[in-house]
Formats: sequence, C-alpha cells, structure tokens
Amino acid sequence: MNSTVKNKKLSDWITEVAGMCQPDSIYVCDGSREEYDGMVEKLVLSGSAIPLKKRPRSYLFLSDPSDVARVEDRTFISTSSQAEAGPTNNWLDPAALKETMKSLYRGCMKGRTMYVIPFSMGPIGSPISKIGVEITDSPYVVVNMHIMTRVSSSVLEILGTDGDFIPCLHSIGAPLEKGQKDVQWPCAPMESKYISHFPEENLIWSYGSGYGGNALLGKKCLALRIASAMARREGWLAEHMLILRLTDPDGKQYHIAAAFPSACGKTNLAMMQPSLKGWKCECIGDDIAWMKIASDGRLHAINPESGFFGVAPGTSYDTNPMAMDTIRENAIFTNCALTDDGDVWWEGMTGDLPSHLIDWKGRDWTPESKADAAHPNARFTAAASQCPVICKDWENPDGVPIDIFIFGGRRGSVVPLVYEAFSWEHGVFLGATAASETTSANIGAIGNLRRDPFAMKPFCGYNMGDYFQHWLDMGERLGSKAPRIFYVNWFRKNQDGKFLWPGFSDNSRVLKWMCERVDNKTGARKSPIGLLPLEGALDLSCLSMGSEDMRELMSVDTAEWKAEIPDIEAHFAMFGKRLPQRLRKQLKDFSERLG
Ligand code: OXD
Ligand code: MN
Repeated sequence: MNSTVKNKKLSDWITEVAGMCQPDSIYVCDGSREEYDGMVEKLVLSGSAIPLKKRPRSYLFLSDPSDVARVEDRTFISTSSQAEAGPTNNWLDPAALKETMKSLYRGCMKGRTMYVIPFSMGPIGSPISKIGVEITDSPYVVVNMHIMTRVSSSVLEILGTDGDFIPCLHSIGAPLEKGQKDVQWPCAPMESKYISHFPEENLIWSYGSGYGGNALLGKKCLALRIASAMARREGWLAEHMLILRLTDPDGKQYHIAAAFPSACGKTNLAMMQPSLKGWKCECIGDDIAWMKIASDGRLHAINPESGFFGVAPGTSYDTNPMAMDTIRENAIFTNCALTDDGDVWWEGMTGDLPSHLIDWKGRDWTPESKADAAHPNARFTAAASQCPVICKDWENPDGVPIDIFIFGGRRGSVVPLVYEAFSWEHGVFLGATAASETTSANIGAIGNLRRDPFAMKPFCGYNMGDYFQHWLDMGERLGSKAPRIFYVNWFRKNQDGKFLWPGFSDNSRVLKWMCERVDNKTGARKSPIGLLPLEGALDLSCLSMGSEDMRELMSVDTAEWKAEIPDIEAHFAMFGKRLPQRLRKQLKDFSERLG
C-alpha cells in the first residue's frame, strides 16, 4: 500500500476488503492531477481509453455492450424489513444479500489493483458535506470520481483517527488469472450484477458493472439513495434536482430546483441561456440537490457533486452551448462515436452527419448505417468548474435559498406546458403523481409511461410513502417560507407528432412567469389540475408561435385527465397505510374538481 491510513475504521475496512477480494496491490488515491494523468496514461496504454486529438486531455471509453446504463432491476434497498424499502424498491434480506455478494466478492480483484478513494460530497470540510470512501478495482471509476466528487488526501486528514465515513465497495467483478489478457471494458454478466444499499448502516456494495450510475458510488448510491434515508432521519432533503440561479433585468435573483427523471433535460435547463433579453441564468448543479432549513427559516440548497455526468446525444451548440463549452477539454466520454480526425460525435451534435465514424461498438459507421453511432445513453464527464456559466456561489457551504420547485417529465400528450400547485400539499401531490415516458438512462423498455414520483423512483432509499410524508412535514416546518411549486412539460406534441414548444432557451419564458407568480406580479387561472397562466401572461415576445399551437400546448382536457385517475389510484394503492392521508384527500379533491 502506498500510504499509511490513520483512521481505524478505514484501515480495518481496507484490510477486510483486501482479504476478501484478494487484489494484487492496494493504492490509496490522493486526488492529485499527477494521479489522474498517470491513471489515464495507463488506461491509454492498456487500450481502454482512446485519447482525442481534437480535445486536449480528453478520452473516449467504449463499454461492453451490456453495461451501458443503470440497472434498476439489479438495484436493491436492503433494509431489515421489506416494508421499510417499500413497493418502489427491490428488496432482499440484508444477511442473505451480503452472503450472496461476499461469495461474488471473494477473489474478485485477483490480478488487479484495489484503489481506495477518499472523497467528499459537498465542499471539503463544510458541515453540510458527507465523507465517503470508495474501494474499487476500476481505474475508469477512479478518474471519473476525480471529476465528479472531491477526491483528496485532505479528506483523510479530516477523518483523523476516528472520524466516520460512508463505505462504498465496488468491483467490476472480473478477476484476471495469471497471464490472462484483459478486455477493454471488463464487467460481470447481468445476473450477477448487484447495486446494493444498506441504508440502516450507511453502506453501499456494488458488483459487476462499470457504468457510471452503478459504479461512481458518490452519485446515485450515496448522494441520493443513502442520503435520502439520512435526510429523512435528520430532517433535510436529498433530491434528484438541478439547481439554478435566475437573475431578472433588475438584478433580482431567484433560485430554482427542478426534478425531472433521468435524461429529461435537467442538464439543459441547468445551463440554459435565456432567450429573454436582460435575464441571466447560472448553473449550480445539474442532478442532485441537498437542502436544509437554514437559520433564516428558508430551504437552502447545495450541489454535493463537483462535475457533470451528462447525456451526450442531443447535446449541441443549439441545445446546450454551455455544456458544449464545458466539455471542450479535460473531459471523459463514454460510448460516444469516434470521428476520423480524433474527436467524439453523437446523434444531434451537428446538423451534418460525418461521412465516417467508429461507432460505440467499435464498428465502422456511415450515414447509411441503421444503428446509432453513439449509444443513446452515451455520457460526458467534466468538472463543474469548467462550465462557463457556473454560479460564483456554487460551492458556498451555506447553499442558496430556494424560491421555486419544479416537477415534470416527458409527456407527449395530456400535460400542459406549465401550471402551479394550489398549495404546498397540492405540490406534494403533483410530485407524488409525476409521470414520464421512460428513457435509455436505465436498461429496459423506452417510451413507456411510468409514475416516477419526484423523479426519485430509482433513487429513494426508503419507503416512498414515508418520503411523501417527509415532504409534507418539511412543508409544515417551512410554513410561509416554503418554495412555490410548479409542474412543467416541455415535451407535448401536436397531432402530427411535432413538439409544440421550442424548449431550451425559450424555457426562460416559463421561468419568468414563475418568478412573476412568486412576486405576485401576475394572477392565474384556476383549472382542475392547478393554476394556469392568464391569457397573454407568458412572455412570448420575438417567438414565432401560432396562437392555435399555444392553445393546444396549454389545453387541459378533462376527459384525458379523468382517464389518468385509475392509474394514480393504482399507484397510490401500492403504498397501503404508508400513503399519507393528506395525499389520499388530494386525490379525492382532484377527482371532484374534474367532475
Ligand atoms: C443520471 C441518471 O445519470 O439519472 O443522472 O441516470
Ligand atoms: Mn440523474
């Protein structure tokens, strides 16, 4: 081992894991640039990383075709009783799951180095931050963790001899026998992949996958699944939300946190550049928000991550120029296509198609090819500090005070562009019943409608019925200082299947209306689903949009909404007695409003 670890819990854990996994060597990471450079150099030499001539210090990785997304079916919340994990999570008995996984972990790092990664979620040393240590046998994980979290030996200093941390164990599950040649992306078959969480012990065990969401354990596993369970115990919120600062032409700031399911545009909204003159938008985070009630009685949010692990396809200078600038250098790309001149490419990146590429499976690709050149869930990893519109307060340990919550999803029909909740309780009902068409961020069918409450279905580390109650309780505590709640749908289509709303920078028009609502500058129209903008209240200046399209985009068809009720009832029925009475009442009131 290259370093002495002074923390007793950590050194005992390293010894225990090394005894079980039997790596050839152990390396404790210090988070330095030299470490990162050395690691990518090795990855290039081994053929796992392709250096990109066109982008300084940037690399492309191509995964095994089976290891391209999160695996919700293989993700477990292992609490002492199944009722604690609730109906939206896969559950296995902790003792049995640990036995199964220990037999997989036994000898699983043979022929490999075991890396010990001390990291902080949130600024190092801040009272709101949490320390984790990930043990992994994947150098790809190490370099990505360097970007996505704060990896540093100062984390070990803070731990001292007896400080506590969240242990995150990861193995790709591909030991090497003596003399066995490694493959480009080693991983285990689907049926032996396990992404396991033990929230009662603040413990994470992941096996078999190298894909970001399954392997970079600070992100979904720690900052959402484990943190959400901690947040409930401790009275705060850990949410699947972007955070942005919007500044109006008079310099007044508004902070917005928005929850959309995976691959539904959080990164695009977080970095959006308003099309409205005089308005400014700055990014604080694109995926996760930790929020606590501060001494001013308001909810303050921090982004616990330090980088973006964004969906590449669809990202372009038209849709998200700030993301494109963020990834010009010092970036890692996964499952994108490779151009002949040494750059990456993905569907939607440029208007013109390249005449030849190497696709994400390593095959020749031309515009005639039937398959996508990049995997639909291809990703970029880049430091948040590289984003040209990163907010100067993005690392402020006090966080930013949230004015507005937005929920939403991808709905081709039924749901209008924007509406506001009648109250906090109604807003919790909107979050609890949020539905979206599924995307390629998870292995499984794409385009099916599913209820994804608060965009947290894959990420809530405890019973979702209790989570709803936790949100109601937070509302009680916040009282009149609670953020206002809105619901949006950027994805409504017309009869011909065309998107009705231009989206992207024009979403600023919708955000402006929300700010005006917060400041009581504009009224609203009551409808059965919530409060709608008054005729003409959305600023559509310089937007060529027909009034017929606008009417369709904002229309609320009572019959279509009535047709949703049985699905909401079935969704709520899953939670049995754990469904808060107040949400039951919200559903009853909603049905009555629909008539
Ligand atoms: C992500 C996801 O990677 O939600 O952020 O899948
Ligand atoms: Mn996400």
